[in-house]
Amino acid sequence: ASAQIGVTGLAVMGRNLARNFARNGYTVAVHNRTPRRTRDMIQEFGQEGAFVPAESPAAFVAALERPRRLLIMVKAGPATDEVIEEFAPLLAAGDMIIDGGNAHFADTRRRERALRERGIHFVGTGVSGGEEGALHGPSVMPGGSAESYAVLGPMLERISAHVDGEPCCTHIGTDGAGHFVKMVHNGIEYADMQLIAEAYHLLREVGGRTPAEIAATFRRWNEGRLDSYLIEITAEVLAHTDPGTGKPFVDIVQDAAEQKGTGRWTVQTALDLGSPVTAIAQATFARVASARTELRAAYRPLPGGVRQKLSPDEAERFTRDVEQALYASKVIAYDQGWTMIRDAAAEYGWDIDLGAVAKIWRGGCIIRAAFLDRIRAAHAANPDLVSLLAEAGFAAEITEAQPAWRAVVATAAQHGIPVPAFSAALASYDTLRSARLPAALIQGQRDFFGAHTYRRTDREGSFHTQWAEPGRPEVRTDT
Ligand code: 2AM
Repeated sequence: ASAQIGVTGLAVMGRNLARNFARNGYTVAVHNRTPRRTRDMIQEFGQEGAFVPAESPAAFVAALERPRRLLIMVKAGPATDEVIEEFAPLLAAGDMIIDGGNAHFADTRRRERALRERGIHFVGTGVSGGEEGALHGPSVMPGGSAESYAVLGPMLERISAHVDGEPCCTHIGTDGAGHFVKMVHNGIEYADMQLIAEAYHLLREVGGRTPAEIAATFRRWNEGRLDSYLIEITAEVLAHTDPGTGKPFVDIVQDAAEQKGTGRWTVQTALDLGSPVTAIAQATFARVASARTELRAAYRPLPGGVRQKLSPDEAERFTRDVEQALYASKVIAYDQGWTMIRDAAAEYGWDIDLGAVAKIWRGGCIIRAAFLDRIRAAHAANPDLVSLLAEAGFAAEITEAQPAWRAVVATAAQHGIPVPAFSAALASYDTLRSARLPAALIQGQRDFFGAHTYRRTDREGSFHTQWAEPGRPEVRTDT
């Protein structure tokens, strides 16, 4: 037994994580259901570090130092349960099974509970950054017990990305907290991508810019407060010309967005938690709608907005306004994600450091951005921060951006350019800042048809109006 960690499941993510551990000086046992894959990996990368290839589960487990640390990198779902059932009987009390796949946090909670009863730590761990991140330093979001983190944490921190010398890895919370936070990361990623896509669409259709010009604009924005991996790669994609046709790459790609489902999980879970993640939801629905070919064909003949050509000066100004709208919408989308994490922490009893979540997303993951350091700092300055908009710096930026943000959404509506995420973010802002909402009327409607009762602004208690009686008398229902 000489390996500090073992990795089973050697498809590209598992293989790259194993290589990352080995390159950081750890001895890594490697195993795969089909031994051929293990042999291929050792042949190709064996000289990168200390690997112990194992062809059987028994040999794999025997290669691990105790307490054993066994990282599973197989397809999320039934395969994970199968692999757990294969290895758990071979383990001893205090050993750790780490699931680095994209599991649903509810599955992680179930698995953690079942393994805890057998004395085994189950550490559901979010890993973001794709294949490159896995190899060179991902953002790592481990859940599970504090006890397991004490043993495992230093290793995960070492292989994670680092920003300002700090690892992009922290103990998120118990049981499924790591996979939950990874799910919300992906939800935020959907919103960020959609917002950037809407900005592109506006600059092209309203601003009259070419994809190459928009790429240049995004590169400029990437030097300011929007500096992020997603803006950077968007500029690359927009600047790319299809070699076969000489057309902009974006024009030869079918406009039906796909998804692997983490955005959908985020929205489904948000509804259960009562978290208003409207920008994330709109981003998810925008992908779904884009792929509805028949519906799009049915709507296609219908009239759109009025297109007006902007003068060069107007186009300049519009570009600046879109930057403001994009930034403001992004703040709202991220705030929605953090609200959801806070709600889940209360629901599931997780002690999540909301600033630390921002800190470990500064590097390694897809939404990595300078912006996340601002979120980290806001939470560090005020651990009880309820919303980013309650922080003076963000509040000032939104205040400044607000007129341009409204103008952009209004222009989009006039021109008939869909901006579901921009509009949802703005509506969320206006909803949450309104002194009075028409929710009072909704309560009246509910009381009218279903006697659902309402609360008054001027007195304690629950009330019902007897709508069918003459004079519509009010009765108190909670006494
Ligand atoms: P394989 O090479 O034997 O197919 C991604 O599919 C990775 O997960 C692969 O390494 C694959 O192993 C592994 N995997 C998928 N389903 C599995 C299962 N039910 N049991 C063990 N490994 C599995």
